[in-house]
Amino acid sequence: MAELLKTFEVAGLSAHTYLIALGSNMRVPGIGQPREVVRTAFSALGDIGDMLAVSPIIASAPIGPSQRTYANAAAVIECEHTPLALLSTLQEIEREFGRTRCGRRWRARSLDLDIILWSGGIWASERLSIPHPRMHERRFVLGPAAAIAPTWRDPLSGLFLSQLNARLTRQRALSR
Ligand code: A4P
Ligand code: MG
Repeated sequence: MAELLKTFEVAGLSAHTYLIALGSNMRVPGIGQPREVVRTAFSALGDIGDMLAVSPIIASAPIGPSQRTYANAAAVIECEHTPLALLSTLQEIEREFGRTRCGRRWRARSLDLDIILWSGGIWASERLSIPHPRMHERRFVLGPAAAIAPTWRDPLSGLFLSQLNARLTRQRALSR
């Protein structure tokens, strides 16, 4: 049995847990407004592996050049994908939801799926960084993430998501 498990691991088939952030600020023909797009994206994520948790969908003010309000949420899934395989799958789903990339960052998008954390700790490669480099400064990521995985630790700071979220919320209150 131990040998069999080892073989699965070598083949990259062991189960991993991922925290995914979802964002949309454009309607998608055939699906609807951003909130509906995020809701539909939950079921697309559920097709990748086991869906362990989904957060409430929040409305958030845009950061960056796009003026439209976002629908944001988070999900925890368990699957056998390696991080790079999951990134490719998420980008495929984004394309299915009508996402096109024109080279400009942070433009309005039908669907954005980012990997925030995974059970393997830190991942750093040219195509992919985990934790997501901007998660620490974003309430629209940390709010939904802390709602479903409050005791998941950020491997960089060692802090729980609930602590990172509380810190960000406090900073905002002080700077008002
Ligand atoms: N990449 C590296 N690390 C990751 C990761 N952990 N997860 C690379 C996903 N992708 C990762 O991403 C650009 C490249 O980042 C990918 O090709 C991948 O190889 P992208 O999705 O093509 O482009 P993007 O979304 O414009 O860039 P990015 O960096 O994901 O933007 P952010 O940081 O997600 O910001 N305001 C509100 N209120 N709500 C939002 O959801 N989102 C953005 C986008 C801006 N303002 C927002 C929101
Ligand atoms: Mg993205």
